[in-house]
Parts: sequence; C-alpha cells; structure tokens
Amino acid sequence: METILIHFGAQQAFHIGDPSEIFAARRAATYLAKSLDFNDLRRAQLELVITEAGTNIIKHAQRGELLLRALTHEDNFGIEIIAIDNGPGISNINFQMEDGNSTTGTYGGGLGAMSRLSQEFDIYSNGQNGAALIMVIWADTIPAPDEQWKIGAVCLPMEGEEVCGDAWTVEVCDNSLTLLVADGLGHGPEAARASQAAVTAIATNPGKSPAALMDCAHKALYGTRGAAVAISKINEARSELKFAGVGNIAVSVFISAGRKHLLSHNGIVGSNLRKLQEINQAWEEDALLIAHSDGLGTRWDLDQYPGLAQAHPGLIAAILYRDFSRGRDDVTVIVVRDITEF
Ligand SMILES: [Mn+2]
Repeated sequence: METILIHFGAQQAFHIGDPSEIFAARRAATYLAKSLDFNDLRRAQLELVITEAGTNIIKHAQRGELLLRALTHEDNFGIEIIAIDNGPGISNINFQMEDGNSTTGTYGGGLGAMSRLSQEFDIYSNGQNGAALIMVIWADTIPAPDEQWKIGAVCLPMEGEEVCGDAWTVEVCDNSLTLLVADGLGHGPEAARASQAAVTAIATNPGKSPAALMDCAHKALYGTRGAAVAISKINEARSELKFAGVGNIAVSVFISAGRKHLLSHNGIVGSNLRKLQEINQAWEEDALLIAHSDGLGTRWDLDQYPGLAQAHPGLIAAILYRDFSRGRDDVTVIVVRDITEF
C-alpha cells in the first residue's frame, strides 16, 4: 500500500498592476524553480510564461493577480501559474489562441506562446467579467503525469500575514483519495500551527476512515488553539465518498443528480469534539468536489459561469477565489475532479 502525497507547499500571490510587480512575480518564480532543480531551459520558459501572463493582465485588464504553487508527482516537480483578472474577458478563445489574432493587441500572441511553453494549459472566460488562465511547467522533460485525479487549489494567507492559518492535503492510496481542509482559529502562526497539526495527523495515519482520522486530528491538536477540519475520502471503487466535518469548512459534491452539501458538526477540533457520524455520499465518474474555508463566501453558484464546471479544477478554484473571497481571512478553495478512465 503506497501513499502518495500529491500536493504540497504554500501558494504565493502577486498583485499585478505595473511592470515592477511582474518583475517581483518572476523573481519569486525563478527562486522557486531553482529550489526545485529546474534546468535553465525550463526556468527560462517559466519566466517567459510569467512575463506574458503579467503583461496580458496589465494591457487587457489593468490589474489582476498571479498565483504560484509548487507541485510534486513522484520524483518530478512542477510549478503551477494561475493568472486572474477582472477585465473585459476574452470573447473568442479559439480565435485568440492563434498567434497574431487579437482584438485589442493583447491576448493574441501571448496565449499561443503560453500554451506552447506549458505542459498543461487551460483558460476560462465567458466573454465578460475577466479571464483565468492556468499553466503548469514540470522540471523534468517527461510530459505531464497521467493522473486519475485533477486537483485545483487556492490557499492564501490574509493580507498582511506571512503564513496561512488554513492548510490542506490530498493523499492517494490504492485508488482512494483523501482530502483534508483545515482552518486554524483566527490567523497567523498559531492558526497555522493548528491546521498543520491536522495535516500531519492525516499523513501519519494512512488508510483510516474520515471519522477515525478526525479523532487522530483531535488528539494532535490538543494544546493548539484548535481548527475547523473537513475530511473527505473517496473509496477505491470511486462510487462513494465518506465525509466527516467539524466547524466551518463548506464542502459540496457535484454529481449528475445535482449539488449536494455535506454537513459539518459544530465544534472545534482540538478542544471541543463530540462523537462524529460519518456521512456517506454517492460519487461517480467526472464528479466534482469543492471544499473551502470561511475565507470564501458561500453565495457562489457555478451555474452563473457557463462551462466553468468542465474547466480545469484550478480555474474553478481561482474564479471562486477572485469573485467570493471575503478578503479579511485566510482563504482556501480545493476542487477535486475524478477523471474518467477509458
Ligand atoms: Mn477562517
């Protein structure tokens, strides 16, 4: 039984409103690439993608954000770049993707170049209300790994905080997937200590059910200020999801029968936790799970974004963050899609 931790590391956000801010994002990307042993070519490609994405934001939308995140898959490392803006959007993406085609002299050559330089690329725009792009560049020359799951993530500290009081982890073990999202009470280093303890508790107890994992997390969080924690586990046959939640993490599952909210218990993991009852929820091919901390408002509706539910989960997380972040707390949005096997 091998457990693979798919994703790790904190995400960095860069406001993009003038060229010096693109430079700052690129410098951080360079630093990250060096720490992940990117060769010179891959690092140069990464820098080019950051420059193009940042330049597009400024020209097309005046301002936006770039998010950087390290990825790991077996021995391979990658860097994910998300670009979001609230500009006029892109009305004809296929047309704009062809080099040289651009209605504003902005998104033309840039999109084609960014997609060629990335091993993974997706874009969402409904022709108004801005755009979101996701690009992944891997350190190794092998193509993007063939995954059974696609994970989208935004996890950022509130403005002014160095560390994020939210934490999350995904573990894949024998075809089952376990997702934990934790929100340490308040924010700052003490909140981070609590939520990280929950992540560690999951990592050191593979194979357990969500309710049993919640007990482990509860014990691990004694002495911390406590956290809200939600644990979802999709079974090996991928037909069912088990869920245990305590506190204010919102979790929804989207299956062919519609959207299902998974209810959490009241309490605080680490200090105040009653016996938990697991929830069983049907799961199926192409199902989507969205879990988020209370740094994101709850009044979002994917139906207001035609086609977004089919986009890369990273774009779903990015758009929800862009449009529903409360802005006065750490914020985490995790989106999991089960990729159909053929
Ligand atoms: Mn919070």
